[in-house]
Amino acid sequence: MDSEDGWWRLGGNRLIGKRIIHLEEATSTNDVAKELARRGAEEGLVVIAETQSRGRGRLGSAWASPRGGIWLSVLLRPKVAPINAACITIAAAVSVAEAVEEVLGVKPQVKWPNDLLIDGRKFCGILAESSIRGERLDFVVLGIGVNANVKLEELPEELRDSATTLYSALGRPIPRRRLLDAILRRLELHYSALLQGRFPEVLERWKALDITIGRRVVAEGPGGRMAGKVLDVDGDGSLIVQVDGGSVVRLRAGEVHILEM
Ligand code: BT5
Repeated sequence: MDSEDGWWRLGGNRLIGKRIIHLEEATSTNDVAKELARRGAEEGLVVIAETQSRGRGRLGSAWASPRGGIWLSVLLRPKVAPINAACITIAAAVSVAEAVEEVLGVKPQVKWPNDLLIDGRKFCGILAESSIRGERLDFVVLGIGVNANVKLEELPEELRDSATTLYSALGRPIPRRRLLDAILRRLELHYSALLQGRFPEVLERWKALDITIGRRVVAEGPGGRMAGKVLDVDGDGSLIVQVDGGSVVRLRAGEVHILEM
């Protein structure tokens, strides 16, 4: 497997990853990064753990984090107001997808709002958590989990139908250092596009990878469950759904299940 010593040590001039903290084990790298953020850590800090004992997905779900994966969190302190966690999630998904294509030569798909898939199965999830102070966005911790050098058998049994790993999908060891480097470089590029008001360009890249637009889905949002057809993802990262026999709704958060692949 990937025994590259110090695979997380990246050189070069970079904002994201200028400082990298590597831990053998963390509860959740998002929690470690949040704690450091509260103590004043600088934008661009990256926390990486070899395993997580309490890796999290959205709404308190568990994220399986065996050794060999890339489990990381990035601290961002966006200074301009209209950046929201949904746009950062989209930028992160595009960054990982492009990095996987660049380093491994396979093109992943993205599924709104935070999944990356190969052959319809999830190998990466993203969890952006914002901290608001008063009216202001204080910081965002962007968590990225990639099943890199993990064998499918190392994931919990109940995930093995819906999930995959890069190692098992490609049948070869994954160079984690090169992948990490590519992810962080692309993230820096797309994050600075967001800061400069160029989210539409990032969204265009998302749309080139998206497998939800135009599909019939069951969508679950804060307002409940509905069947319909996805029309688009709009300029603030919301999903636009034409509900069967009804109106057009915008989902800011939620989950979609594709009915016909
Ligand atoms: C996510 O949530 O996909 C966000 C995952 C973020 C993980 C990273 S790792 C570094 C950082 N530190 C953390 O604690 N978290 C972040 P969501 O869309 O809610 O999906 C969660 C669901 O994905 C679970 O309920 C499972 O069904 C499934 N799942 C859990 N572990 C998985 C894995 N390793 N691979 C694929 N699917 C998984």
